[in-house]
Amino acid sequence: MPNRIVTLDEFIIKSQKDFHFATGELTALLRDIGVAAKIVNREVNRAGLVNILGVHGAENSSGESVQKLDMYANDKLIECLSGSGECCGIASEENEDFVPLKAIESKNAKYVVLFDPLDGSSNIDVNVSVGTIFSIYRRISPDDGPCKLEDFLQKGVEQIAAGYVIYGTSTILVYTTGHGVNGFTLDPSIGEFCLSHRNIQIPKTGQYYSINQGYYSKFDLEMRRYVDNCSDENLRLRYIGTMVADIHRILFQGGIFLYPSTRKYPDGKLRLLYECNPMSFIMEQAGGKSINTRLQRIMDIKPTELHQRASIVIGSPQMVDEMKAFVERYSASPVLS
Ligand code: AHM
Ligand code: MG
Repeated sequence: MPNRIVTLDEFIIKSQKDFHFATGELTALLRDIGVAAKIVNREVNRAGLVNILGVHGAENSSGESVQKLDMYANDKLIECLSGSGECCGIASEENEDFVPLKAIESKNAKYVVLFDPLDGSSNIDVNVSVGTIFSIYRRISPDDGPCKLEDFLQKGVEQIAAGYVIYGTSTILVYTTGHGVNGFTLDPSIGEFCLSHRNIQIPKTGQYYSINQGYYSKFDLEMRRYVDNCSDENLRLRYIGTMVADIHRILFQGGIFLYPSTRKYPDGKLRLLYECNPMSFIMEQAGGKSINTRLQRIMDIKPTELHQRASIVIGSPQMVDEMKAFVERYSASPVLS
């Protein structure tokens, strides 16, 4: 007899007992994100058909051009999270400041959600995979008023849940609440995310490395030595330019993803709160590792601002350790132990 289909909603409800606050609010929050992901997925799939492509004309808070679909995904996530009153505020890569949710029932809610609504947005126009990344924290400000900046500036180790959606050849939602990592594939015929990858574990090592090697001459010496070594070892280079997609491959097939410091981005390009922390939580829960190029564990970094960037080295544990050895050997400045 074929296995019975387990939908995302069913899985979330059944897993509620794993979660020590277990009030049902987190369950509802994850379901809201699942609904937003389906709506965004529909638009991503229609992007070639409708006039939603192209630069929106605005710039995001980091000064990069924002495309229409980014804004659409941003609006839908905020809308879905506003509706049911479990989330008191959001912070998004596309908004300069955090947004307290105003509905009466939202004000006293216990959670904040941070997200990159559409990661890899430069790939939309050319029909290459993009993604959504989210991260959930329990608020630390008193829950009898609006949320505060401190609720968003928590270390990654404080995450209650994190996940991503990859809009690829199929649409897959992967998430963790700190009890392992599970993946759900959207079945378009029934419009449900169905459990397809139970308890994902990353291979201890792998054949793939993923880095924008075009910046080679802008890397520090230790990074250039490491990249040379990857090539000497005949590792296979894969770089999609969507962090979600590059890490998704590595999660299943083993490997390492790096976005180091460059001359243009001395602290790396990717955002600590919207990209690095959630992907690190998932990676560690799957048995992988995630550090910056100063060898600090990503999830131990104390954020000081919402749009803070971080360099990142993430993937199979043995490969991250090998990379660490290169930094220790070739770095000009002393690194943290
Ligand atoms: P985005 O969130 O604005 O799309 O930017 C993040 C993306 C990542 O998905 C990807 O890893 C990186 O930027 C690619 O940057 P580059 O083109 O510098 O290699
Ligand atoms: Mg983005």
